[in-house]
Amino acid sequence: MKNVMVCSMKMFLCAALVVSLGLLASCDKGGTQAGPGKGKTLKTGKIVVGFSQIGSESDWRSANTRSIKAEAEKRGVTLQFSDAQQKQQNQIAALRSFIAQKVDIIAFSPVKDTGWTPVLKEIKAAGIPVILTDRGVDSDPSLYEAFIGSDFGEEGRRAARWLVKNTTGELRIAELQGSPGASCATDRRNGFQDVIKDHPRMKIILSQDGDFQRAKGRKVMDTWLAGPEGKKINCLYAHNDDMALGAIQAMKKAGIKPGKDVIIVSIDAVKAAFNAMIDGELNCTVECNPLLGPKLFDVIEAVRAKQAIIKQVEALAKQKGSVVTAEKIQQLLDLANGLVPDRFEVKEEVFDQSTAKDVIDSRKY
Ligand code: GYE
Repeated sequence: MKNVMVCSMKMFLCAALVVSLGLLASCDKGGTQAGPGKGKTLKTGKIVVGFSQIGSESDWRSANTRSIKAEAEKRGVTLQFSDAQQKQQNQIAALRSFIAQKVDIIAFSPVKDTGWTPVLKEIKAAGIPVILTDRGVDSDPSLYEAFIGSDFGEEGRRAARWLVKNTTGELRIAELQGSPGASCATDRRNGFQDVIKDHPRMKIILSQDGDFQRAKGRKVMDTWLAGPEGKKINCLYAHNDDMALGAIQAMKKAGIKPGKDVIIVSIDAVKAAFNAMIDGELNCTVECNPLLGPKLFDVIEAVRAKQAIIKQVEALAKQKGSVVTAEKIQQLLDLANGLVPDRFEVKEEVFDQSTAKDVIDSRKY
């Protein structure tokens, strides 16, 4: 919130400066208007945003989609929404179709973190700004404007810290990982390990991916419980609530009491997780906020303002006999570039059974 407010203030100052410089420059030239910025104001206007969503694998994802669609509607932005059904090749095809449609801005939530550089370069060559939401990529940051999302490593650390604080004795942990190659799965795994490595009583004895899906979480737990190692588990760390909820069903079927025989921590803090905590079947959920719509469109406005300013400043710089110094021009460009910070993170909390009942009605997803 603070970031965006600072951003709007900067945007305002920048706009004011450019407008006055523009006037100054045109007076200087006997009233002729500046080149490409001719008569343009800095308001965003009607724009088209292409958004490539991963799929609908979890309650988190559905809430994220709702948030983005609702905010686009609220702001009168035309949203080209594309669902990749969890496949990177579908996302890449959607991004290319956004280029072909000449949308104004592209935003997407990358299903995995590798393999994006070629298409990001194509988008850049087409002059379309890109904003990443939710998950990160391993491409050069110059290929996108900003990342909006959570600190997934910290989420993993929070899950582990809750266990450190709220359990005693030996923990034989099963880990249900998110989708392979997804930045959130890697970071949640590493963050969790960072903390437990200093606690020899805590060991991961089983670890497998459940693709962030309830049905897959259940299936993996079913298989584990049928084997000798699975019978030793007394703790489950799931990279999202949906997989934990699936695993809870498998445990109940096997006659194990989730939340008691097996301590369970997961990530997201969706409503269903609160119900499971109230029922005593889930012990803790670490919040990961999917309501990214408002922030995404704030950042889109900042990017648009930055583009408009740069265009005007560049036009100003090209004018012959301009009274504006090169130093001033550079200052303005720096100011415009500073309008869009590289990273926007959301504030998140940790919830457990002690507060679930009091908090559930205020949850928005
Ligand atoms: O935790 C999970 C979803 O990328 C942060 O993806 C997101 C994760 C979220 O399917 O539930």
